Amino acid sequence: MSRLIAVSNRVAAPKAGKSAGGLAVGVLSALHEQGGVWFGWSGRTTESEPGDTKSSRSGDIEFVTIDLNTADFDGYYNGFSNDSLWPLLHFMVGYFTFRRSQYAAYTRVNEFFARRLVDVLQPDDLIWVHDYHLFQLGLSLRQSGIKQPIGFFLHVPFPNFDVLRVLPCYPQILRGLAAYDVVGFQTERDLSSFQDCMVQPEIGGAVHDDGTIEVFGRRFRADVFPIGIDVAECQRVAVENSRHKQVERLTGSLGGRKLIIGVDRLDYSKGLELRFRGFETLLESYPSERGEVVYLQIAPPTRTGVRTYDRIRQGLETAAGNINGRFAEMDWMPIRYLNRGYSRELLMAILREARIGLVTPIRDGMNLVAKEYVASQNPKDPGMPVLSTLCGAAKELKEAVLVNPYDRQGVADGLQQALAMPLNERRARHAAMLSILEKNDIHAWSRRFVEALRSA
Ligand code: ADQ
Repeated sequence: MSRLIAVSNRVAAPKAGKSAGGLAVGVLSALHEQGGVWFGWSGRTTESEPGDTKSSRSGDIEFVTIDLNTADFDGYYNGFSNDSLWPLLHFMVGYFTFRRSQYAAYTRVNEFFARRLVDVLQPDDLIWVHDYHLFQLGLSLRQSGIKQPIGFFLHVPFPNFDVLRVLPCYPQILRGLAAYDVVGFQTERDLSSFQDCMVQPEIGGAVHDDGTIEVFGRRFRADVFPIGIDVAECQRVAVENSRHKQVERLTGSLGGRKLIIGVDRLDYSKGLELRFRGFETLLESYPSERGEVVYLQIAPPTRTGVRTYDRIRQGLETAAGNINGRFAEMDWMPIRYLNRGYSRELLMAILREARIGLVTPIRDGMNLVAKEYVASQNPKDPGMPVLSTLCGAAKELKEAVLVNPYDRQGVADGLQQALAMPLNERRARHAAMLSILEKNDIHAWSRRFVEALRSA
């Protein structure tokens, strides 16, 4: 059988006692099924020209990593990936900045990935590239003479043309994507935005009846592959850790109050400050909930030192302080805001304890936390997700309480509805959501994508 070569910005080799997050679980599941290589950045930068690839093995998976030049890394990752692409792909043009030098570094790093990857490849390998850091890797590989199937999966949303064309080099991004044989998106909406971009007069592509797109002298398949989770593993981990000392401390400290939980990377796309304000509106509009609920938000910092992210952090600290100052009692603090990460084991067990999973990104490709929350629940007495309509997960979790994250009163009403929901209704909604998660779990996701790639 041909090997699978997964490529992503970072490689997450499994560490003892640590479980992997979303992308990593998906990639590892695909690699376990047929063996292969995970190729990507080591996490190290060097002032000089980076040396050769380094390789390690775990079972039938080989991890191959490269270092990156410090200056190139800054332009490629902090610059173009995080300050140009990330905001644009999340429809947040207000955060968007662009510098030609950063785009040049992005192109150089994509070419460097290709040069190093070519040395690792065998003729019948299948190549699966992940996410927006590597839009142009496929094209660089083609230019190096690589002929075998190359697939690309975008974990984040794809914007419509009016947003995409804010990016001065958008035609090059589309040209880069056209070099792949299979391009996968999280939702139908992302796919149709992508198709619409390709058929713009200035791009000149066509979408054929079989769904393939013909453009830039190539014909390739673009399709929807919503990412799932390892449902069984989530449930097992949540149950196994329900007696964890920290979980018992948490439940003990609630004194019988209902727990509302949020778990996110600290990122502006996750809508955290609006979420805090939605919770504040719950306490304003429904005084009977005061003293009855505790909202625990776990949000470890990411991209520290980047100004925008430091500002979000300050904004959240201020909002949490305001709300607690306004409503707290001697024996009750409405918001507990924890600015740090926790192990996956502990997180799943904490999710299980929460009566509400509050997941209100203002834009999100999928959002795995929403799915993990549902999977981790006790089916006999399940909690309810209160979920943003603006994330991919809302397309599958239709039985969640759906809210628009910009509508404070709507979020408050959604919270109230979920808090008051009778057991029968919670059970029925939970069973419906769980069956969807089981049908399209992480293994089904990776298998479907690899099959599409194999038949490309
Ligand atoms: P992310 O933006 O990182 O992923 P998400 O889908 O929620 O968002 O995945 C985060 C993962 O990290 C989850 O597995 C979660 O349990 C874990 N995690 C979050 N906070 C944590 C914490 N405090 N401590 C430990 N673990 C934590 C991107 C896209 C998403 C898309 C995924 C997968 O932005 O839209 O769903 O990729 O495709």
